[in-house]
Amino acid sequence: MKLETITLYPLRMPLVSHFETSFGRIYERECVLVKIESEGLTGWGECAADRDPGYSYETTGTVMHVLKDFVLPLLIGQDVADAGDFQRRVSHIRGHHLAKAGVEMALWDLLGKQQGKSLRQLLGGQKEKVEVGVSIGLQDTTADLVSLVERYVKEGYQRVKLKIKPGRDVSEATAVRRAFPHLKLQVDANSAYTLETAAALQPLDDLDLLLIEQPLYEDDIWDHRLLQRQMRTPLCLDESITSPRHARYAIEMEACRIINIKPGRVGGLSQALEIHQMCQAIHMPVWCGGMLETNIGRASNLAIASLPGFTLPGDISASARYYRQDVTHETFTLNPDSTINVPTGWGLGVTVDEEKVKDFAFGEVVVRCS
Ligand code: OSB
Ligand code: MG
Repeated sequence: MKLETITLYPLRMPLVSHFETSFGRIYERECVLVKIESEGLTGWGECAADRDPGYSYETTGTVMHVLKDFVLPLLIGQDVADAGDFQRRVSHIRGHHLAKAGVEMALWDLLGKQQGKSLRQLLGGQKEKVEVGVSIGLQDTTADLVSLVERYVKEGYQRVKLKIKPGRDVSEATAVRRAFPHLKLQVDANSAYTLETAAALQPLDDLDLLLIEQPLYEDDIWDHRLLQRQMRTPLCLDESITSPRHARYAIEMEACRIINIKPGRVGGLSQALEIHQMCQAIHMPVWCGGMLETNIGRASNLAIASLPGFTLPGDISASARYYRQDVTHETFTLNPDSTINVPTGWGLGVTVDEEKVKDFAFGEVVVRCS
């Protein structure tokens, strides 16, 4: 596919309600959309970095810089065959996985449109709908949290994830567990604890949680091994797994029993596929994480979550949980069985509303072949 024009749009979108994690509260979400035009077709991708380096060191600013100054010059006017070809061309650029993954997503979208196949088909996914849950941010009071969980349960979500941080953990999770004795429940600390402060999490072991996500340092594997040996509840790594190699380290060190796969964090869908395969071979459950994506990133997440190793519900909620207005004509809704349908159209299977893109964009960078 000869890549003729590539456009970057940094977006800022107001969230339906604020989202608070151990690294802060946000009222709006940023991302960078990538539009690639090639041989009469258009592919779209989404880079899931945010304004601030909270979850990841990458930001909207670094994504724009790295793509504009290093990645796009290697691609423009070139004949790029597929995701593997793209990864080889950018492999000497260290890190910046969220940036690269957004470009890879646009290439998959193009590839699907060229071949007349959905992304699910290209990736080898089987499920036509995938089980999902909702990720709930820190609330001002425990009572607020319990009533919010109740609202989402009434909407049909059968799995809930609570964000936790030191001092806002055991009593909150216990209150939710008391109110919903049979709910599939899990927690995510986003690296807020040390091996010492994580001792406070021991009572979580009695709450029948599906998993405890990323309690320790964002780049740690070894200390998670030490903590896992002290807890019955499976630990799940998110931030620490930045590549298939890191997934192998975590597996060999027995640092976790579950992996959260976010294609962005590992540099693209191609690396996500590798991790899925590695985990499937040893029967380690995986699930698809989320980054408050627009419907573009959500379409991609639904496609990868349709693979057979994704046996736990994903952080992929209905469009309305995130944004009042999104950038596609399609809207993702929750089925009564707590699933969302995997798109069936070619590529990502969504059509982008370019007017909406321009409404939310606060910049635009166009690179054309000369
Ligand atoms: O740690 O899983 C996380 C959102 C942004 C950055 C990191 C995380 C999250 C979420 C939201 O938990 C999941 C979603 O998109 O619904
Ligand atoms: Mg997480």
